[in-house]
Order: sequence, then C-alpha cells, then structure tokens
Amino acid sequence: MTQRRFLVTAALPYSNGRLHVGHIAGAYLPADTYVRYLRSTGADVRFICGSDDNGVAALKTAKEQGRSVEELTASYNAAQARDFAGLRIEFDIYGGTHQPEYVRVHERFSQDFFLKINAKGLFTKKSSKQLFDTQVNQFLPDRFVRGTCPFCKSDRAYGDQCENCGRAMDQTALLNPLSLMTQSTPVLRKTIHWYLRLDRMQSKLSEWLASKKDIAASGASWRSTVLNQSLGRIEAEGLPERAMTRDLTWGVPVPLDDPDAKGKSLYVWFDAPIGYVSFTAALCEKNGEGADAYAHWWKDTNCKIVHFIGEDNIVFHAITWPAMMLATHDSNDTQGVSGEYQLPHNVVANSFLNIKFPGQEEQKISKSRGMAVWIEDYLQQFDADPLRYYLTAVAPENARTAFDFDDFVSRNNGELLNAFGNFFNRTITFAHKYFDGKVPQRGTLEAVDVEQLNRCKVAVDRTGAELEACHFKGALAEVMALARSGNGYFDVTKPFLSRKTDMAACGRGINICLQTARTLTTLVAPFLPTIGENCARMLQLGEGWQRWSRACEAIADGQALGAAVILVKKLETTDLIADPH
Ligand code: B3M
Ligand code: ZN
Repeated sequence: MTQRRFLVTAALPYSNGRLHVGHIAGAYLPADTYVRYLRSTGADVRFICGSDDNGVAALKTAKEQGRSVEELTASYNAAQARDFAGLRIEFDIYGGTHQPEYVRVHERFSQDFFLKINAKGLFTKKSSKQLFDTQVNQFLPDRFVRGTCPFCKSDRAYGDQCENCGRAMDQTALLNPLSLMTQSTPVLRKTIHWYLRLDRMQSKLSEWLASKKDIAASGASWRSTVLNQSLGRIEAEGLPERAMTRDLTWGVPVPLDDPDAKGKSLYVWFDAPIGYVSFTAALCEKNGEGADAYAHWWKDTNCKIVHFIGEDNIVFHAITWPAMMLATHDSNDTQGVSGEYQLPHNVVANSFLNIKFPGQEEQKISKSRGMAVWIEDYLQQFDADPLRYYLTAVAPENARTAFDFDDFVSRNNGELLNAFGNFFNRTITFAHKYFDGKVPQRGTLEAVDVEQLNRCKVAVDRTGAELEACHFKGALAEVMALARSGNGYFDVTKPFLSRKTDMAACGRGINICLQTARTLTTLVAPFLPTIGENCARMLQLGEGWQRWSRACEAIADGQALGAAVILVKKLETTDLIADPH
C-alpha cells in the first residue's frame, strides 16, 4: 500500500491579538488532533500555520497602541507560537506573512499568483470612488471609517459593516462618514483596483462544490454547513468580481510596472491563503528539500489538502481561495493532475464558541468587552489536556456551543478523571499492590473477558472512522465509552474480591483491564497527547505505541509496569480570569 499523504492547514491568526478558547476550539485543536491521528495511521503529514500579518487589522491595532506594525506583529506572532506550544498544538512550521524570516518567500509566491492570474486576463482593472483622508493623504480602509448606517440609522456603522444591524456596508454608503485616523471628514476620490473575475470561475466552482455533496464521489465528507454556506452564496448572488488590491502600503506590493499600482498592496485575503503555500515552501527549504518541493504537496493529487477554519472564513476557503487557484490553471481540470494547484480535499469549519461565566448568561466571546478566556492565562494555572478534552467534548462542530466554567470543571472531574483517570489508576495500582508491578497471567478467557477484548477492537474501528470523517466530538465519545466499559468490567469481575479466593481469576481480570488500558493509550493520544504519553509510560510501552494498527496488540504476561502517575487532577474551583488586559 502506498503511504497516504496529507497537507493540513489551520487558519492563519491575525497577529494583532492573543488567542482565546474560541480560536482553539474553532480550528487549531481539531486540526492538531487530526494530524496526530493521521500520523498514527502511518500517513506522511505536513501541518502548516503562521500569522496573518498584513492588512488593516494589524495596522489599526499598531496605531491604537502606538507601536510599529512590524514590532506589533512580531510580538504577537511569538506569543501565539507560545500559546500553541503550551497547548501542544504542534505545527511543522509557524510562519508569518510579514515576519522577517518568511516575508521574502511569501511575497514571491503571492506576487507570482497575482501575475499568473493577471496574465490570464482574469483581473479587471477599474476605477471606483473611495473615501480619502486629506489630512494624512490616504484612502481609508473600511475599518477606518465610521458613520451613520443608512438602514438602521445607528452611528455604530463602519465601512465594512454596521455593528448595530449587522448589514454589510459599502463605505461610500455611510452617512456622515468620519475618518478614524484623524477624526476628520473624508472626501470621495477616484481610485483604481484590480478585480478578480470570480464570475469566470463560477460554474467550475459550483460543479466542484456540488461534487462534495456526494460523499461517494468526492471521497471526503464535507460538513453541510460549509457546503450550504458556499453553494448558498453562489445561488443567492452569483459571484461578482471582487477587488484584490488595496490602497495600503502595509502588505505585499502589487507587482505591476503600472503607475496606477503605485502605493497599493494585495488585499489581505488574497495573500493570506497563499501563506499556506509559502510556509510549505519555507518548511521544505528548512528540511533541506529546497523550496520547490512545495509542489509535492500542492500539485500532486496523491497528497490531500485539508483546511481547518472557523465558520467566518468559509466563503474565503471554499470559494475565493479555490477560485484563485483555478485562475492560475492552464488546463480545465480542478484536480491539479497536470502539475497545477489542486483544490482542497476538505474544508473543515467549526462554528463559534460562546462563553458562560458562573452566574451570568451565555454570551459571545468579545475581546473588546473582556469576555474571553485567554490561552496565556489558562496555561498559567492548568495543563493543556483538560482544556483539549473539554473543547473537543463540547466542540461547536455543527452549531454554536459554549465554554461554560462550571461545565468545564464538572466534565474534568466527572468524565476525564472519573472515567478515564480512575480506570488507569485503579488498574495500575492494583497490579503494583498484588502482582508485583507486573502484568498478571491472562490464562483461559471467559465470555466476559472476550467481550471486553471485543469492545476494544470495536472502539478502535469506530474511533478511527469518526476521526477519518473529522467528527472529533463523536470520536472522543467512543474513547470515553471504552474507558467506561473498562470500569464496568472491573466492577463486574471484582478483582478486589477474587484476590482473596481465586488469584487466577483476579489476574485474568487485571490482565484484561491492562489490555483495555493499552488500547485506550493509543486512542486517547491524538486528543490528549500528554495523558497518552503518561499512559504509555505506566504501561511501559516501547517506541511506536501511537500506531493505530497496534492499539490492540497483546500486552505480554509478566511485563513490568511503570509507577502509577496521576493522569488527571481534580479541579476544585475555577478562577479562570476574564481578560485582565
Ligand atoms: N486571518 C482570519 C480570521 O482569523 C484570518 C484567517 C486567514 S486564513 C488564510 O478570521
Ligand atoms: Zn445598521
């Protein structure tokens, strides 16, 4: 069998802020779990991420904080990398679209994309009117204009959206516009931009998306939220052309020798997904394979590309980004078989995570209102795995769910500790106490033992099937069901009684418990890597214990066991802090 290959990406966080639990639950944790699982099946995987440094977001924050945008993005890039590492979300590379180490390769790839699409005549260059701040001599990005909403008349409207009624806004439609750069009234001025002819890719895109509805044909199970949102968008409004350049000097310069391109950058949503490619190239370079080896991942259909994102990024990953790739193609295929960029095998999007503080209503996570649980703060008090457990158990896979503090504590204590931790603890402790710290003889199995061993096999298959389908919540439920069945088996076979009457039966029971623990160790590792490693240490499993195909491998009679370690700590209260900054 040829080795499976995957390129897995997680959305590039903007480098103008810290990470909170919503980010992690949305894209990064499921992606990391998926990568760990794929690797345990023997697949060759590259896991790509990095910060999204360009565009207005960083510029605006830098201005507000009185820092240079370079310094700001570098410091958040580093802080994000620390947060991910603390949660054991382990990318093969954490780049950054404007970080000194990556900016050159990223610009090269981004400009190549632009030039290739331009050469194919898939941009329209045209002029439009935009708001211009005469005091700073600059066109205003959407988020830098505030005004009155023409629909609901609220004054909480910005150039991209009204915060009151939620309607999408055209900055020129705002009443009484105000520049947030200088608090002055901007004027309308003509500007020129390059618009991607999405209309020309529309039929190919809808065909491709429709094929993903048919799981048998596409070989991947796309979530209906992703398909409905993207196909729905095409059906509702078609695909009008969209400007892919901006009047901004922070970003990737428009690579044209055209006076109209002066002082303009590529739209941040144009260059950001290309970050996945440029960071792949940087990784290949680091690994000594040369930057061109990126094509092995991006242009060879033996590799499958899977993007993990939050729901607000669906349209960009299921329409705009595939359209950009298609626009570079010389031929008509969507697969990339002729050495062209291949479209994603799957785009996995989670919904948002709300937050519920004790004694308060559930609400949206909000940075500005200080309603969030920041990873940096969390990690000062707790281990990674309880959070990984909780965020997978309540993952917003099909609808919004909430991070609820009381629920976090009660699931940690009631599920992870009670079911999983205690099963290991009672089993290992018993073996140390009554069997000299060794695996007792299995002997002749009875029906109850065979049944338990069968449960292990079934759990491996079911968990694997759920993970292949990116159903992380369902997969974790299978693992926990096996842990509970281990406790049930322990309770039914009662080794604590048989040790006084029938040592062989007692040994058989503990042997089967250890065997169940062996299986659980491999199954839990993609979700809870540190706990998995501690389990493996207790069972003294050698190298390669993560291999999925070895999850039911027999644990040998007489094998020595490691000392019992506490897998899960009991949490008493949570004094998780709401944003102190
Ligand atoms: N920077 C957006 C976000 O956090 C974003 C993702 C880019 S992925 C190419 O919404
Ligand atoms: Zn409004």
